[in-house]
Amino acid sequence: MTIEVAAFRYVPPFAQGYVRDLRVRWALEEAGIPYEAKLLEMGEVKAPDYRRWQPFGQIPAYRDGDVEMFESGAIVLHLAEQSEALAPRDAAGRARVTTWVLAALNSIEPHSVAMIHPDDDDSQEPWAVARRGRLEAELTQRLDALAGWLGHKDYLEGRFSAGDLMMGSVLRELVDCGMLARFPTLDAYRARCEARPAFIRAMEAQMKPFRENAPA
Ligand SMILES: N[C@@H](CCC(=O)N[C@@H](CS)C(=O)NCC(=O)O)C(=O)O
Repeated sequence: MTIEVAAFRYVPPFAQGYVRDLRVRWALEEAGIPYEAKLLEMGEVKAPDYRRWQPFGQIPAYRDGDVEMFESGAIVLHLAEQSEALAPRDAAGRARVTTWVLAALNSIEPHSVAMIHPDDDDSQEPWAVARRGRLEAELTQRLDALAGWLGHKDYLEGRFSAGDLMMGSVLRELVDCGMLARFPTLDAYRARCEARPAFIRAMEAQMKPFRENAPA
């Protein structure tokens, strides 16, 4: 059976290039595994039929001949089991990849999402200013530690893996707020990830339907 990845038919410009089906498309491109995108409207994603595939009514979802899945991290790990391009074949190497995928999603992304979308966006109330300062300090600590680990390596474990795919995906969301520029090592790492031909193909595959379905 052809692999199917659920993606949005169209999203507003601010979200284009950031919808999380990109992570799955990127993993498939790195692995050289063909797939088809099942393009959906927001209304379809919230309908009961789709929620049987993705209970939270979100993108992405994934199915192949054997499995139906949701959660971009779980899907990327599933693909990493199948491809040496995404993870080494030995158990110790695979365990490191799992570790970095979860580190990206669990130890970096919650801090980055809190920083990018604070509930108190523009508020100058003292508590809101203090909260934003706290979020920034927490994220800074994590990014400092990550930059320390990466050091002069090209990728987190030397060679590219699904761990870098996920970490690069999380870090690129910190470009627009200016946070990543404070960490030149991490910004260069992000750029290295984004320069990969598989990433470029995945990005084009996400963007093409957005161009084709843009409101007149
Ligand atoms: N933890 C989920 C998050 C998925 C997610 O946040 N998807 C967004 C697009 S990037 C979405 O569908 N948003 C629409 C909504 O939540 O209503 C994953 O990584 O797959």
